[in-house]
Amino acid sequence: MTVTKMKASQFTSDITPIWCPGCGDFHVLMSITKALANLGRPPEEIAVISGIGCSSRIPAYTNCYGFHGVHGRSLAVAAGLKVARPDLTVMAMSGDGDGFSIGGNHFLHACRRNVDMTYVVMDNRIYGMTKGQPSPTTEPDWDTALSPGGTGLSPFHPLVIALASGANFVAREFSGNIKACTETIKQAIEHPGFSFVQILSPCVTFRPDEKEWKNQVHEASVPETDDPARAARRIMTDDGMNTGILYRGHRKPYFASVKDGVERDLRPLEKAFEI
Ligand SMILES: Cc1ncc(C[n+]2csc(CCOP(=O)(O)OP(=O)(O)O)c2C)c(N)n1
Ligand code: SF4
Repeated sequence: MTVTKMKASQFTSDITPIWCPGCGDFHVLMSITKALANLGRPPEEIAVISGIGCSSRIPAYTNCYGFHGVHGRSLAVAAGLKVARPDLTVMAMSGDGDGFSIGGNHFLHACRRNVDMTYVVMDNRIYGMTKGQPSPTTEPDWDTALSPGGTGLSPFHPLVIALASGANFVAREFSGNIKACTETIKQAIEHPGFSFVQILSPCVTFRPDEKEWKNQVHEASVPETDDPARAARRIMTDDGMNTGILYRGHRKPYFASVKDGVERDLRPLEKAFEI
């Protein structure tokens, strides 16, 4: 079989992003289109699904099939699509507010169900689109006019929660490191089952302090593991700025684990419920 060499530009739409200049999401978009080009599948075989937020604008900026859905519900749409069309490469995109607050319960169950898709969360530890409220990953002492003295709340730990809930591939990257993001996203797509990639993506407008992330991130000093407990221990003791693939498991994706010959034609079922 001849694999056609693709270019990242073939995966970029002609819509100009309206993100603030310097927003980390530009780099995430670049990494996604490069990863898709490296994958070698044409845009019409890829679907990019999102919820609501600055980060969730990504589907409009790609040239693949896309769906910009309801706040916090990207995973429900993505899982449904993948189950109905297992031939497609399905990606879900989110922000930390979209994915871990209103979409938090969907996150747990997407990890548990292990449908073969890739979930990229652009984590800026803030609600960017709604002007800078604290999100589930915001530090407890982040002191602003909107949260005087900080929220005092323990931040959500997405990587550990993903591991504990059964995600099959867990990684953290920094948006500014396009090469590493591209490679990790590609590997996440290629890995069977539910793959989760947290990308630290600065909101330069409402959290200018995050411009410092480029000096704080570093590659994980330990190699990836296939033992979730070991991966969780490492993640819990790191400084939150460790990047790279942390866990790669062997769970069979949802469809591979059901018995052969299961009736996949839903028409008889739909008919039974007709009123
Ligand atoms: C049901 C519902 N509740 C609230 C909102 C308002 N809203 C829009 S985007 C957003 C938060 C987005 O934050 P995040 O997911 O962190 O993305 P970012 O904008 O930072 O990329 C909220 C609360 C909404 N659109 N729908
Ligand atoms: S508000 Fe923040 S997250 Fe939204 S586009 Fe601007 S910099 Fe990016």
